[in-house]
Amino acid sequence: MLQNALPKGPRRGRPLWRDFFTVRVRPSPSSWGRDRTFGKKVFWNGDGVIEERGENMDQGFTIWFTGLSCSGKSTLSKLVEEELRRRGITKIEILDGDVVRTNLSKGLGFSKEDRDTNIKRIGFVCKLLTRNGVVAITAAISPYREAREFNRREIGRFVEVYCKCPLSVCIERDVKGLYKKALAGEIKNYTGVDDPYEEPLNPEVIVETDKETPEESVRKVIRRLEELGYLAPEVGVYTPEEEEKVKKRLEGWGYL
Ligand code: ADX
Repeated sequence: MLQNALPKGPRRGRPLWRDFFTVRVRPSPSSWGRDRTFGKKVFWNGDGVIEERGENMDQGFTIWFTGLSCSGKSTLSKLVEEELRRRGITKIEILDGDVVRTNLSKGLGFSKEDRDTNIKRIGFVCKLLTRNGVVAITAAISPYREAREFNRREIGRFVEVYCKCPLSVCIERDVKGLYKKALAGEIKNYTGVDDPYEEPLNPEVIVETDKETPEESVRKVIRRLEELGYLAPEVGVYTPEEEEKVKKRLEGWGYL
């Protein structure tokens, strides 16, 4: 492994390309990105550019899952949390729609007004968490574009993940048996049945949960977080072509 070949501690003299790679093996965002040679924060942004970064990695952010009921939001939120913890992030909170509705939004129903109130409350909590260095992950249907965009503006560090899944597949899954009831007319205003779901127009990530494995979807999310600079990339995640790009770039700078 590359990192095993690296010298320990600071090194004097002309930097080698290996010095830049070392930043990618740091497991936690707080310790991430101190380049040994320069003591600068650097970041490989996935486009062949290694750039100096500010404090991006040390702050929180919000991952906002949205999609129909049974589209995979809760499952993926937990798997993404696991992966983030594996990478050394310890401050993570999941705000799951079903859970939030038993406390923070207890008593709210499923009218447009109540849903918007629910989503804005969740957004408010995410804003507080995000600005205090926590990674907030939400898993609520959040069917209305306007409310999601409101939260995006409020929170700033906002990554929208659209769990795209055909209604027919969600109905087949019907984990809680609520689609069955909605289709039988026993529940009114059920999202996708007789209530709207407005697809995101420009989400940061689209996962197609009827076509991908959960692991593939998680990888997409993680990859995007890396691209956006919220998460330190790991060694071994780059294709040989990407590695080649880094080398070329460093050659261009005279480091190789
Ligand atoms: S949201 O629209 O306000 O974002 P939220 O994610 O909190 O919805 O809650 C959705 C969950 O509430 C569903 O997973 C389902 O278990 C339950 N539920 C009960 N009634 C409805 C309904 N009419 N429409 C959608 N979900 C409902």
